[in-house]
Amino acid sequence: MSFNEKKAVDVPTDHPRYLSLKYRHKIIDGMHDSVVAEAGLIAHGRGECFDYILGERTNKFAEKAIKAAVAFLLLADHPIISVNGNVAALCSKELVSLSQSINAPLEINLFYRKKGRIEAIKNLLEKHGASKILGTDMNKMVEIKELSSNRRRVDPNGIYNSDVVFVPLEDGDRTEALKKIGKKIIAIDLNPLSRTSIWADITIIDNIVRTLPQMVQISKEFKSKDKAFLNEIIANYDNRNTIQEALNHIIKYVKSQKSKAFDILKK
Ligand code: PTJ
Repeated sequence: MSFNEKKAVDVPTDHPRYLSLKYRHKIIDGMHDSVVAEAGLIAHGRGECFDYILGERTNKFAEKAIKAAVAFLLLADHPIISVNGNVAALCSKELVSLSQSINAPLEINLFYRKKGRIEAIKNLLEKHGASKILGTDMNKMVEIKELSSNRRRVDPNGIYNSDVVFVPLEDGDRTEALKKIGKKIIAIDLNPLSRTSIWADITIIDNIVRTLPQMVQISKEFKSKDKAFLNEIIANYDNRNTIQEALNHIIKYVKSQKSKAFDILKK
């Protein structure tokens, strides 16, 4: 019996951690359906930890990065959205909406190439309306020599040929390698100190479950704007500031939580 047929828990909607539990269970269900790698559960937990110390909200620095990211994708000649197991399990519907809105294909690119995963992710994306999904035929893949992990095998009509690659949450080595071969990278990562965050051109330090719906909404708004408008947003964007502001925010937030905790402990 699969996990989907027999859920371990039914989370009540008034539970104080309802949203967090809801997304945890999407990841767990995704693992049972072969969408998520086992290690994806650990990656999600790491993300939760950073989300906690960011205040579990989309902060100003992330809002700015989201706008710059959408502008960048709309200005790109060959934008591409890279999809892994965690993103597919959490946000398939939004990935498909974004792909359609900015006219960028989806390419499945996995770190853990367990049998059946690509098909499971493809089916999930198709269920949400995706029509053209790249990265599914291993016989047609080409290799990025600068990269040794499984992610080196990419679609010649997708990541390989792209100028801007959107990588919602992942491991750091690929961002570095893609930068070395001249790609521009947009990343979503809750950890402002990860290699992905540091190497990306635009780092959205936020939870993908909050970021992707906002990107869809902003892309609909920005689509009708002229190039000068989009270029100005990018010209006013500085990724070093984003990292700096995120770290300052974490320090401030943890201090404020410490005061609150000690007020309770004093009683
Ligand atoms: O599906 P695969 O085989 O391609 O594998 C995907 C994972 C995520 C398992 C793989 O890329 C991996 O191991 O990634 P890492 O090295 O654990 O990095 C994941 C990063 O994403 C960490 O910096 C986390 O903090 C961050 N993260 C986790 N969940 C979220 C997140 N960032 C934004 N939103 C999240 N929900």
